Amino acid sequence: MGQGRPPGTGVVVRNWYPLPVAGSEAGGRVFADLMRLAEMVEAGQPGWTRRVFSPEYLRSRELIWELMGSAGLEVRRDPAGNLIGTLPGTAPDQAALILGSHTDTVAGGGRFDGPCGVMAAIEAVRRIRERGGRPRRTIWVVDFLGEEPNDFGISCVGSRAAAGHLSPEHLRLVDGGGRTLAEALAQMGGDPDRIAEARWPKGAASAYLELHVEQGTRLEEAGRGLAVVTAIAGIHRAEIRLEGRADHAGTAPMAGRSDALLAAAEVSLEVEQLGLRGGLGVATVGRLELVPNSPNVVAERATLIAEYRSGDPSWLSATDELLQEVVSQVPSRRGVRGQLSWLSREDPTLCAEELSSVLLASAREIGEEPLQLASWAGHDAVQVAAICPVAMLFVPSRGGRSHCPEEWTDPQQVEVGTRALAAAVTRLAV
Ligand code: HGY
Ligand code: MN
Ligand code: MN
Repeated sequence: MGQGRPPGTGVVVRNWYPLPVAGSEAGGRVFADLMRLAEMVEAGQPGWTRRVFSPEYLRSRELIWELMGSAGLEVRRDPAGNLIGTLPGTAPDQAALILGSHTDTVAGGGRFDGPCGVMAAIEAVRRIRERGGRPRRTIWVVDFLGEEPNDFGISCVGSRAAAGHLSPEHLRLVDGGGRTLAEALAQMGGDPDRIAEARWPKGAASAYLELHVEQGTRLEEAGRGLAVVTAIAGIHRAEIRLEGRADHAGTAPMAGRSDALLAAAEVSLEVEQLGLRGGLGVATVGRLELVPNSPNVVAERATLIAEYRSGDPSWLSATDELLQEVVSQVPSRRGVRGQLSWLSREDPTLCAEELSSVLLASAREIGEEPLQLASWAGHDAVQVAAICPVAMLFVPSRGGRSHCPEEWTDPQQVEVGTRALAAAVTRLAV
């Protein structure tokens, strides 16, 4: 890469990419975009909540559309509600390079999980265009719809559709209010009747790169600014329905109750034990719904979602069986009937070595020595891996915190990730 001062930037250049002077045009842009997006959140919700299918999420995509357009991308919304910005290359016969992530959040989430990758991808394109170049390969920047699990019990809605994995059964899933996923997609500007057209044509994508916040402490503990992801943990998610009997909290004797909440409590503690098995995985019950959920009524019904993750496929399948045993045995001790239905079962995903080595070289090109580590968080890259080779870059998360308002990554750290991504895009597409 040429040293020297690109025309008109006025900033010190190290390895060709503008070294961000705090608040400088290039270095501050991504962070400024992130903070603009962070303003678009659901009122009355904790943290920086912008859940998929919320009005705020729909409104926020106008900003994404505007930012993609301002970077010179031709923007479209596909039938799955994904926003796809395209920068045509000079060699249109070559498969496109895909960059992306998501901009929806969990309830009570932060400002960086997802948006960091989308804004950095937009910025990488801006920098290529500002250099006056047109890429050889066409570049897509994708804001995938609904990466986070939603009220329909499914995550990665948009990237599943891109991979051709969003089935008619998925579209018929209903939320608590009886709305189908198909209806929800239509409300987000998607077109469920044409969902098959959201599937990326075979050979259209050459590779996929995703920048993401680590959502863990390893980078911070190692004092590094970047990580190249080697693999992404498999995630299995199950809905467990527990049918007890509603009774008067005062007149029903303690003996003989069929209390669905207590059965849910025991099942949840068993799920925790499964997560502790062999130190190879993690397990969580993060969602519990009660009916009638009244202080003076013994719970009739409890519905919980259990999920567990591991890099080891056999640990995951063994846990499937153990969980089924728990659900068939534990509730019945309380006269409660348990029923398990799988929501999703993703196996561990390996990142493509040849693509990861490009990320490694790009990081070193800008003076960073990245860690190499596995991701315990799930990502759209898992779905895209069914289409083309994928690789991911992580930037640090302060205190490892994520999926909470405290989620934070410094502007300089975002800039280092953006520069590494831009360097990789230059290697792969320019
Ligand atoms: O749950 C996850 O790992 C991701 O943040 N959706
Ligand atoms: Mn997340
Ligand atoms: Mn994410």
